[in-house]
Amino acid sequence: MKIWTVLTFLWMSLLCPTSYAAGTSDLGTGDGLRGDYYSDREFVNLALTRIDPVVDFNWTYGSPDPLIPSTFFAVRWSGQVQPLYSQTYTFTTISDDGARLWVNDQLVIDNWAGIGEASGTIALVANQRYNIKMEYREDWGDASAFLLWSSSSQAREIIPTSQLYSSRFSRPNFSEVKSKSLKVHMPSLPLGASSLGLQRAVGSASTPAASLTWTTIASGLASGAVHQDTGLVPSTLYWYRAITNRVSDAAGPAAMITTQPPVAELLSLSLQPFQVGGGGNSSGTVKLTMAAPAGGAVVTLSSDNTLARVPRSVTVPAGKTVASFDISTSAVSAITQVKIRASYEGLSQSKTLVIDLSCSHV
Ligand SMILES: [Ca+2]
Repeated sequence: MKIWTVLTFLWMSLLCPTSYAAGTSDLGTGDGLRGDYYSDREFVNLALTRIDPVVDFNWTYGSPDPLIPSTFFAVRWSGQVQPLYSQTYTFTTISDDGARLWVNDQLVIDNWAGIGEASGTIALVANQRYNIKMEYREDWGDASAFLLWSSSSQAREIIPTSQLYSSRFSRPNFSEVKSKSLKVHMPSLPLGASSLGLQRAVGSASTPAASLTWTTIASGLASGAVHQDTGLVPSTLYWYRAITNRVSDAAGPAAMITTQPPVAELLSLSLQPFQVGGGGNSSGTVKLTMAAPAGGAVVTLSSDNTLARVPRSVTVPAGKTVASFDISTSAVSAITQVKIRASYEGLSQSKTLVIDLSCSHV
């Protein structure tokens, strides 16, 4: 037992030097990766969560933390990685015992049953942030975990803190996308942050996020909140991204969405005449901002007093902008004001009809 332990130690010492060249890339603003430490190898009993600036650990026979046993534990590091070059990257894990790695949600390294060094490649675009997740398990004896990268321009190194982000934002999602409004579904709150903000920018689909002019349109949002954004321009491409209340957090990845084409809206309602003797008739006219769509625009009508009666609706024919309807009234014993209302696609207009004493009484 003792000899085997010594042999294992010697063998692993050859396989796993205890330190690697520190990262020299420093263009990013990262803070490291989120580390979830489990007191088992099956990721069941979460014992500790912290932000690790780099994955560069040699615990030898020890433990990552007093909360973690020195044998049979596991760690999941997650967050985002930001490459400096648009190249094929080689990711390398060196671990005792097993490790596996996902980059951009693709399994790049599967050395779960193994030990030591393993590599995998994936093509990345400079400055984009990609989801990254490394899982590591320790059985017994020596324990170590290292995460490195390299490319044709990137020297092999421990992935530096500046290019790792613990705030694993998802992109915002969208629903109820209309011509002037939409709903933004916020991502989950990153570790250590207490609220989210939402930023918006206008740009083409090919504009890099860093080149956009971002405006903060909401703050103090909860994890997973839904934000209704209004006052948008139809047929326009918008970018959205989440931020946190922590200054140190980089903004999350951006998502784009194009608003619907402009649609006809109710521009006005007019009454002619707007004053009528009781028992007489008036005429109402609804006007749209643009031609009614195929099938016509059905404008809902109402009156707040049965002394003036309107049809339930009037249809503006397809391609037209105007339609008229009749208003009939009853005789009144006193001058009466009746509110006539027209509604279309959530917009309403109203006008007051004055019912005078009928001419026959004069
Ligand atoms: Ca071990």
